[in-house]
Amino acid sequence: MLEPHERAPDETMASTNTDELIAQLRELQREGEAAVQTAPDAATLEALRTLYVGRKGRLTTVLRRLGELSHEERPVVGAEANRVKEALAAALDLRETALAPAATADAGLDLSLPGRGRWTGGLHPVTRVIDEVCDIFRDLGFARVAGPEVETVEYNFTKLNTPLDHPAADMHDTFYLSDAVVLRTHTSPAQARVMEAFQPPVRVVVPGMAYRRDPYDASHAPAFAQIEGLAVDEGITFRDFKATLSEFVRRFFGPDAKTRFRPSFFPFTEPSAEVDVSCRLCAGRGCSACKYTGWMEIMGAGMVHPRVFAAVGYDAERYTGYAFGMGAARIAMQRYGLPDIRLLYEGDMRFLGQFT
Ligand code: 2NL
Repeated sequence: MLEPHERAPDETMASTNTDELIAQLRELQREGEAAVQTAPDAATLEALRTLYVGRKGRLTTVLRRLGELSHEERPVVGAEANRVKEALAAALDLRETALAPAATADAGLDLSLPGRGRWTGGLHPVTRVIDEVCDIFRDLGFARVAGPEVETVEYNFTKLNTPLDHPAADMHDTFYLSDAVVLRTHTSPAQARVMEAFQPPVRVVVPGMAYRRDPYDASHAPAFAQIEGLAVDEGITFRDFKATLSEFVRRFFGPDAKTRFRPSFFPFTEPSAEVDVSCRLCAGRGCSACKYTGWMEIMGAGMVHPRVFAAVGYDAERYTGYAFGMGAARIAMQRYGLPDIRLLYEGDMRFLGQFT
């Protein structure tokens, strides 16, 4: 009995083997492609690659039987085997590409996501206004100082010539912590402390939070940032007061900004004034922002009342001076064209993120 490869070519047997092998190869391709196309992950795919086209895989097993064929028939089956091998290799590669993004997603990476922006911090618009205002006054000779937010009734009202039956001192308009202690209603008590600690000349700006029992609406907040200023020396006049504040307005709002002083009343100044700036939006022509007046109110001010000097131990015959106070958020609203003060006190990053 001859071994198969020693057998003489036999037409019938050979063609039987050829047909069988070609049928096997086609079945291998069909089965392999089906398995590859539904492979759920890369590991399964690799196993299939080994199983079908690997060195000891099923395709190799079929190829080993090429020896059973005649020299004429070998190339026919060989060519078919190559075709199947290439078809399977192509199917494997295609599936590998299809599975690739899922594989990186498994590793916690999704390369198709848009990049993350760098988080850039910025100063709050109210802080910016405070810094800008204080910088301008620094150039004009004013030091920046701070004082306590919890104050005595004595410093918050009495020393500022505000009697306790004044409406501002009413229980209903002030946060009392006890009969004698309040959340300061303005930063003025800090200036009173400065005057008690230093003899004139004194020039200070005092930014800080102040508290009033106000409604929380588009133009009021019960906790608000204030900036006050005070200048005291021998010979300070109403002209110094007007000139200094007009210069501040030009530096803060622009060289063509006009300043208007309207008579007013505060218990701690005499005479007192409201200070207006020509509307930045309509240049004084009148628009909805300035309620068609052409002017926007920016601060209250006046010459320091002699009784305030007396209360802090200054010689009111020798010294004169001026003082002013403004709401930092109100100024920020005008500077940035904001319709509602609450935008500045609610920490919404959709709004604040625009200030970087
Ligand atoms: C306003 C008005 C003002 C003052 C504050 C002051 C302080 C001392 C003495 C005298 Cl120690 N005056 N401050 C004067 C006038 C007005 O503020 O509308 N603030 C938001």
